[in-house]
This record gives sequence, C-alpha cells and structure tokens, in this order.
Amino acid sequence: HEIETGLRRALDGDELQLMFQPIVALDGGDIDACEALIRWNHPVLGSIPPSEFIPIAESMGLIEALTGWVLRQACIAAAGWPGEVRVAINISPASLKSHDLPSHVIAALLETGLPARRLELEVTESIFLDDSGQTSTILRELQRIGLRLALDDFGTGYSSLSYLRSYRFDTLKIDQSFMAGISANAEDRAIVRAIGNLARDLSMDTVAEGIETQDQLAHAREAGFTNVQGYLFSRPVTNERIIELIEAGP
Ligand code: G
Ligand code: G
Ligand code: MN
Ligand code: NA
Repeated sequence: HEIETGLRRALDGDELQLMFQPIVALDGGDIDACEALIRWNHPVLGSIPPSEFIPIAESMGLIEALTGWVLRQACIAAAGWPGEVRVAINISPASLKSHDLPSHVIAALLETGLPARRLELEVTESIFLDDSGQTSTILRELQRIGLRLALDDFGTGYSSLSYLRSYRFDTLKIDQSFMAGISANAEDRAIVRAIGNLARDLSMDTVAEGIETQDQLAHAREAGFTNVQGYLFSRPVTNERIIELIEAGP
C-alpha cells in the first residue's frame, strides 16, 4: 500500500531517478548509446527496484505517466551529451498499447531538441503475445518518426523469428542469461553464435548484455556482436558520471 500511494507522490516529486549504463562498440570501444534504468529512492523504504514498482504502476494505471516521465528525462539528459550518443529506454508492453505514445515521443523530441535518430526504444517479445494489431500499428508509427527500435531480452520467453521479418528492428539485445553461462556451456555458445550470424545477415546491431568478465567479452566478439553492455564496463551511473565516461573516450 505504501508503494501505491508513494508512487503518485514520486511521479510528482524528486524521488525517481534515471541512471545510465553505457553500451560500448566492440570495434573501437566508443560509447554508442546508454540505457536509461529507472530508480526509486523511497524516503522510508529506501531503494525500490523497478521489477517491484513497474508492475504496480501498470496495475494502477500509472504506467503511461511513468513512461512519459522516463521519456522526457532521458531526452533531456541525452540532449546534453557530447556527440551522437543515443539513449535507449525500456518501454513496457502496457505502454505500447497506448495510442498516445507516438505523440508523447514527438513532444519530448521537440521540447528537448534531441534528434529522433538518437532515441531508441527497447521492447520485449512479449508485446507480440496478445497483439490485437494495436501494438503493430504503434510500432510502425514510432518507426515513421525516425527513432530506433531494439528487441530486448531476446531469446527468452516467446521468441519467434517472424518478428524479425515483420519489423525492421535496428538492434537485437540478447538476454543476459545466455552470456552468464557461456564460459561453461557449449549450448549457450552455439545459440549466441547463431544469433550473432542471424542479426548480422539482417543488418541489425547486436548487444550482448550482462558482460562481467573478459571471457564473456571474448565470446561476444567471437560471435560477431557489434556492442557489449555490462558491469565489466560500467554499472548504471548518474547523468553527471555518464557524461564524464563519454568525454573520457575509449
Ligand atoms: O536496472 P535493473 O535494474 O534492475 O532493471 C530491472 C528491470 O526493470 C529490467 O527488466 C528493466 O528493463 C526494467 N526497467 C528499468 N528501467 C525501466 C523503465 O524506465 N521503464 C520500464 N518499463 N522498465 C524499466
Ligand atoms: O531487462 P533489461 O535488459 O532492460 O534489464 C537490464 C538489467 O540488467 C538491469 O537490471 C541492469 O541493472 C542489469 N545489468 C546490467 N549489466 C549487468 C551485468 O553485467 N550483470 C548483471 N547481473 N546485471 C546487469
Ligand atoms: Mn533493456
Ligand atoms: Na535486456
């Protein structure tokens, strides 16, 4: 209950925070993009993870407001970053059903001056589960605006290769669970390599997530991934810190 009443207060106040985690080019080591990850610093309960409060926001009808907040804050931050570094934000399936999303995106881009090509939306395969056609329409509207689409957590849940045929995703993010087991597990290695080949042939960028060790990094490279993300490079950090990391260069 404290979470439910607190969430409305948090959306109006300054308890929510975006952290940013670099997505690094395997070729050259530049930061190509940063993923925005929301944090809630509750005055009494302390830090509440998004895995706990996002489902509550969805059930309370607050997910649109939350997505709007994330979108705007992420665009404000990225508009202040040097160069062409993109910002990637996570869009929950519930938000993708809202026909207001494309106009919210356009408003955030206009207000902040961020070019559409520097905004990437990460969606998961579950958006296609109970699709009545609405989600597809909204996805195509978003693509027309010129922003990028990433398929997140790929390989878990409901993977179907037909999504890759029907939508021109710019980026494929393979789920961290495949990288977690890769050093010990020949099956994970085979799957990661196959996904790397597939995505390259479809001209998609590929992000290997959850990279924590040099060995995992070597496997991502061998599988032909274009990008890597994980604690080996940086944990999610504040906007001030991400600017320092971008400016420091490879
Ligand atoms: O940062 P990790 O911290 O614990 O994120 C946990 C989960 O919460 C991930 O599945 C991530 O995609 C999701 N998440 C993080 N930030 C956001 C956000 O701003 N919006 C949505 N919808 N999900 C987010
Ligand atoms: O579902 P999504 O891929 O958006 O969520 C990303 C989640 O992974 C976030 O909770 C983020 O904090 C976490 N994360 C990012 N890098 C690493 C890593 O190297 N190791 C682990 N265990 N988690 C990571
Ligand atoms: Mn993500
Ligand atoms: Na992911």
